Amino acid sequence: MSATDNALGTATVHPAWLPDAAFAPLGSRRVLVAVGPDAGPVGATVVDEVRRATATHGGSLTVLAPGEALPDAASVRSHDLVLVVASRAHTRGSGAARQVPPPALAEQPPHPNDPLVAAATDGALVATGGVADFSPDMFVRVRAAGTTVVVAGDATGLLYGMHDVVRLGETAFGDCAIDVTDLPVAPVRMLDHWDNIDVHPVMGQVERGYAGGSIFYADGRVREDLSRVAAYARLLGSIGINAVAINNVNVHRTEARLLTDGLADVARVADLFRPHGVRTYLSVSFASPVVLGGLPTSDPADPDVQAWWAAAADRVYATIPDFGGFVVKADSEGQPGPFAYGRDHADGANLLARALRPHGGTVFWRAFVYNHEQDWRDRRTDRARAAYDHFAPLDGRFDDNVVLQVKYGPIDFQTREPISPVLAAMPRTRLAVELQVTQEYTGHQKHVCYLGPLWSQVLGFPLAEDATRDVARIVSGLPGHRDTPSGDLPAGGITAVSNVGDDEFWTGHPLAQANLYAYGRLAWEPEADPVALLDEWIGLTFPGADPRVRETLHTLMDHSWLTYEAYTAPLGVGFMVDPGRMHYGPNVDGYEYSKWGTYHFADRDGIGVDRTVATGTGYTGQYPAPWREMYEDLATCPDELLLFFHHVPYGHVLHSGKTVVQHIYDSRADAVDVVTSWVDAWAALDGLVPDRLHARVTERLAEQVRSATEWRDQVRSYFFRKSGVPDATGRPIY
Ligand code: GCW
Repeated sequence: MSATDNALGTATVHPAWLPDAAFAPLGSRRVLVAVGPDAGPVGATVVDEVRRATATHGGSLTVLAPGEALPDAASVRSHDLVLVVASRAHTRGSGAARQVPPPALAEQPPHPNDPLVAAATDGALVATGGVADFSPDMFVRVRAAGTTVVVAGDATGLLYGMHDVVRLGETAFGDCAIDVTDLPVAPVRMLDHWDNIDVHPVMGQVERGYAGGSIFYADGRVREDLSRVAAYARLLGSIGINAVAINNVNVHRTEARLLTDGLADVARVADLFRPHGVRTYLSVSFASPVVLGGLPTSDPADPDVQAWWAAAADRVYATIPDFGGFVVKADSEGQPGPFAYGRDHADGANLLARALRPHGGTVFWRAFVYNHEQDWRDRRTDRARAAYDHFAPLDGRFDDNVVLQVKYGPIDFQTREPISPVLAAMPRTRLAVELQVTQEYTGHQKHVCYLGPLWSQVLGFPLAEDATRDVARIVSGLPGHRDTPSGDLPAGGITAVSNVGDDEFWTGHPLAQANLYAYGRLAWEPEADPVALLDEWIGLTFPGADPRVRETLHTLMDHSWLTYEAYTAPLGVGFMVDPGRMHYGPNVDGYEYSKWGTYHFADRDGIGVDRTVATGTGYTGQYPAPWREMYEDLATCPDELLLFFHHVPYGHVLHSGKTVVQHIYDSRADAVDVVTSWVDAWAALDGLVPDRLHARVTERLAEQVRSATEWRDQVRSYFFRKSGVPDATGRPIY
């Protein structure tokens, strides 16, 4: 087909949201880059990006090297775009700085580039006060008399500011370009890879991976050719991700050795992430002192164990001085942990934190701890309660270089869950919320399911302090009431499981790239509109495409999460996925009589889990007001979470006016009609997007229709058979 096919006509790697064409507005301009004396490898990346773009699109690049004499004001202003690092970032937390202007740093000596900023902005920036007032990662973009100027406090801020210009395209150079000050809300914006070095007999190379093999590992070792990692690092840097853990939290024997024998390889990976502002982390086994060190114990109280971890951390930092730290899954689904020694999770996390402390490293300690050997006959044990019961009592006991990493819901990345009450219960602990970009429970990247709206709801959910402090503010150390000064609230970050593999399109389903993109952008700015972010992704990924491409992608994707929810498990009850097919496809009773503790309790009269304080497991009591009362009371519990909190008869009438069972019947059938309509809509784009991409999406849509139909028919038939209530619309039931 057409010119848009470019590099994609053959099986090269898809450029995702950074195709050369997306750089045309910037690349056709006269650009001046002044990176400052301490810009390091990230500064070099900015120069390289601009060099490549201007070489491709006919613009020009002037690089002002550190120490070089400043050009006169007229020649500065003869550029269309000036990218400049102005002053050294001071050390305030970035989240706090977004809301509260940092104090002017009068004692800081003027930066050599400050006169350049004054010249480029015609004095505007200096006059308004403050090239010194930058926090890390922050940038300011102003438009002054025909020149667009990006001023950043450090090189990563400049990288982010440059990509902001790329995203804006021509608008960045128009006279109505709006001046902005931008900086991330959360200090850490992380992706976790569940990649194994050895192919696991059940879980494969990438646990819960749906995009081929690992970009890091092949044939039982770290890849020689890491060019995919370099390209991935570039994608991540462009959306503000600044941390990556490169191996599975289930740490098996070979992977455990990354911490010791594998360090040279980890350093090779870290070298590729560093120029994009991304720090490298490892998942480590709590049993490392035994498994790797040959010690008889991994007890946190044992001095030899402490010394072993300290020495291990010393070796890591001798090899990788900017290493981020450890991610740890302990006492969870068979992973070793402190319980074996009668210690608690604060003892365990602090053990590792103290080894990392001298080097500035951080432990991301996961709160995903529950009994996965539970007896389904035991109606009192409720998996939803577990994280809170284990961790809330430990608030205040974690060292300040520990971040507790909490899944957004109390169970496990379901399509719909209430927000984890742990996030409201630990005000003296640094917390991170964990999301799942890989589509374990949302269609395995065979189904179109744009998750931006889900994450936006999670991050914006006003969980704490009388419903004034949302999840994003909790994990970023921001107070609930906007006018309250932040003080020293602990900040952790936002983290998620990556959906990337060595697939030609990175994510298996090409449209699942939008999830990775939206994750990074929401981690940067949780209040962003997820549909606007999708639109941004479309513009970058399909630059110059026929307007029908944009329109159709919105038709397919804007509400695709809700559509997915509508043909799968109803009203927040969760699961109903097939354990035998790695959580793909329907199996209504798949987890009903299992040791994993995820039940719906459907019988002939009704369905749902009674998690109330009054008559159920008491889980609602873990929430602060007003959520505790709202969820406890059937009258105020929101429909979409009804069956998570209550067991109700099939005839119970929802706020929507339908009975529970008729809702189950209707939404399953309606959702399949929606998915079916996508097939023709997508077919009409043939010739308007690259052929290979079109073909891949066509193939996946066919599977989505098949699978959604299977969900519809099984779920509808199951509830008809249980309840005996006919579908009022008379649509087929089997
Ligand atoms: O979502 C579940 C997955 C496991 C995963 C675990 C976790 C890495 O089914 O595959 O293990 O959660 O988050 O640790």
